[in-house]
Amino acid sequence: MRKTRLTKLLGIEYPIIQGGMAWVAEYHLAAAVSNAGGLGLIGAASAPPETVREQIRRCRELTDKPFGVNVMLLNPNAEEVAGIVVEEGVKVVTTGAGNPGKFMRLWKENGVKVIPVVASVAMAKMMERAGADAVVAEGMESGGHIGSITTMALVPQVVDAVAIPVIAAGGIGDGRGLAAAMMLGAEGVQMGTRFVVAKESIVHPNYKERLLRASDIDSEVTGMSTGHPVRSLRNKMTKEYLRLEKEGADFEELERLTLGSLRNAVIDGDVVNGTVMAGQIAGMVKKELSCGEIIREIMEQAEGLLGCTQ
Ligand code: TUI
Repeated sequence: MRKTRLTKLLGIEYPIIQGGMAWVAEYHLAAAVSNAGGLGLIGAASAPPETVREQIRRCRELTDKPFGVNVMLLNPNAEEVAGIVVEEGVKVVTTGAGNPGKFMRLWKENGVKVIPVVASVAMAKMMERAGADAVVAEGMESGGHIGSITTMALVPQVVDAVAIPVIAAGGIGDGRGLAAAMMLGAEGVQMGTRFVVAKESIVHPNYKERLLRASDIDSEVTGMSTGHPVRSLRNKMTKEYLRLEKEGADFEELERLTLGSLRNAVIDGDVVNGTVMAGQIAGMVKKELSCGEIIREIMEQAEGLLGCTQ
């Protein structure tokens, strides 16, 4: 079970990818996941392009294993980041929150493996036609920006629709989730929330603590009315946002409430007014472990369930 087309494609030991989470997925976390045998990702999000270059270089100082960069396509600087990834010799790119079609040729010509995150069968097929090496099929159980279909329903439909490897994401936090994803036809998983609470994760202790005491029903989806729904843990900010949305507030007013709010939560630890992005498995995360411990625990549990050792 350890070896799938995905582990071969990426040259990694275990079929586990860390989500490219904005602010959270910086080089310490990415290097730790890669050193533990998964694929670590630096989340470029909305960081200045030169910061992304710096992050890539620092990551390389901490690991000689493969790691990748997630390019968030709503970022106005996405094009510059796309070029930096190539200049710095990064071997794997994942993309989120849009269609990476216009960067595909640049990346493929430079030997970069491209793994778009998709939230529908149509997008998965389009990405395969455009030359993607694999896709992450991300269900709406995920934290952050989400689509509208669940992982359980999305993954098998994407598996049936494309020939490239499919990585399941959304609602996966332990070995049971990995085993279930394999049963749905996935060849790996991407996990975000579980790694937010890793020892190597630099997020503010308040953020980790909020996540550790979260229950299964503690997340809310804001931004349905803006076309950019985001899942985060319920707090003063989400309550205010949902109240404004119900009253029909305009985009600018809602934007004002969330401007810089993820940074405020992740870096400054404001888990009351900030955005505490997390997926629905938050209630399952009960301990802060190292990335190595997390990956070992998940692999042992999944292999036990699937009855294999290879
Ligand atoms: O991208 C994510 N998760 C994210 S991005 C992010 S930063 C952000 N913050 C506030 C508002 C918006 C973004 C936080 N979390 N996951 C991957 C993902 N991609 N989920 C859904 C999609 C997606 C959605 C539409 C992919 C493609 C797509 O296509 C639309 C199109 O362009 O046709």
